[in-house]
Amino acid sequence: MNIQQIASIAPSPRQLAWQKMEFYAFAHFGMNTFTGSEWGDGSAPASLFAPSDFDANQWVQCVKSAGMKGLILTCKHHDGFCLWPSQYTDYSVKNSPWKDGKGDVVQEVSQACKRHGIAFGVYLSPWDRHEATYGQGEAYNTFYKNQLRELASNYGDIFCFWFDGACGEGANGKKQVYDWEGYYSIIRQLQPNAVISVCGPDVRWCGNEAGVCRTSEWSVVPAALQDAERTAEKSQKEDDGKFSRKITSCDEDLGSRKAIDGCESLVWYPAEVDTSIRVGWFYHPEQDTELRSLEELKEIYYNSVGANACLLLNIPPDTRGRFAQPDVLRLQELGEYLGRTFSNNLAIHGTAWATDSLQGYCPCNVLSCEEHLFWQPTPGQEQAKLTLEFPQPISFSHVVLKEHLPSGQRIEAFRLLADGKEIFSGTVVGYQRICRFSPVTAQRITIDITESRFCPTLQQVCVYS
Ligand code: FUL
Repeated sequence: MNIQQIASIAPSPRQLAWQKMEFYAFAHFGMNTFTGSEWGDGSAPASLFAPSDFDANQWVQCVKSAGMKGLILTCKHHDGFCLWPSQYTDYSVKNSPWKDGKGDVVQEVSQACKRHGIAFGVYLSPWDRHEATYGQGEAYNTFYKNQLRELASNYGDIFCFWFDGACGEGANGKKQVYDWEGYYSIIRQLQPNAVISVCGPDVRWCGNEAGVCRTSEWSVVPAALQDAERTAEKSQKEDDGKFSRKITSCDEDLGSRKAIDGCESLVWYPAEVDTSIRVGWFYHPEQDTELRSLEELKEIYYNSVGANACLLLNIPPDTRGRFAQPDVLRLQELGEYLGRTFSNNLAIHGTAWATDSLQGYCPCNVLSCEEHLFWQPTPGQEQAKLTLEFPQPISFSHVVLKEHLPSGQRIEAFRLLADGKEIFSGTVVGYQRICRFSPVTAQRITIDITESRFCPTLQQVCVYS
């Protein structure tokens, strides 16, 4: 592939819609909440599932207060306990004391999301330590697909199916070969707008659970990475050794020219950062004092949402079936910080000019939030400068750059200049790069794109104090 072809690889409409979600919640809730574990073995009786004061609205209001746009629920974790009354197993809420077995957590959460304009997503662990057919090949795949169909049919629009590659069966454990393609086709048929994440073709795991993506997070990467999680050592599918040994989702460089040199097949496969607000994924009261600080959460946000990835932040509901008070307060603080920092875009008071512009792609387009308007220089021009000029000096500490993703991801290196003086240098931009620095006062801000693929684009530039 030549550089023009590589520069033109673009997201699918569902990937683009997902990217704009930016920041959304994970809620790990289930049997583990009541047994105090992280990985249940599927033997805890359904009678233990007994939230005392369940309130899905409270979850969703907290999610909203942090500025998040979606929520993914662990409808079934590795222990196999289902938060909805699945007709394919008895191991579910229907045999719990909660609401006399008439409750449905998936329904309540999905409806609360809908009520508050929050997108709803599904986590359904392929690894199931309770189900007797697990390890029997087709029998389990049929069971799993039936569960997928229930979730995809009965709970409205789902923005994401999050497939986990984890499996701790060990050498002598049960071996189940998952029918991934069969799972995907059910989702494509029943929820065509949903992305399939991690062990799926649409969204890539960033490679760690620490809350950071790479300094240079490319969305265009070798196609083999789409199989990396499902063929990883921990997963059950035999690794045929063709690609997963050469490149893994944990490698530091997945997308630079050097990394993709000679690669025959490249795809748009953007990164998601997943991490928990607490030490564990599930709620444990002894961790009430070990929450991530506001400062840590800010760093995580800048190193994901501000660095060409989406952020999936886990907040585990407690045994009442509510977000615990420390988490509620922390989410609120984060939401207030983000609201304060990114509410007043100073760029709209400026004018824009560039060293070179293709006709119809005026520099002033970067001042508008219309997504179809963007600036680009003449095709083939890999370097270019765009300057914002203000009637008076302004003070600012954040500049947000966005590329026009339907054109591809192109910027490889850039500098920011304030009245001609360098204040920041960075590498990739992609969906969004949030540049942070000590406050400066200046009348001109120049984005000096020093390296790009074929020619750069900028869809929007925002400036915040
Ligand atoms: C992992 C699981 O094993 C954890 O329990 C958690 O659900 C995390 C998001 O994914 O693979």
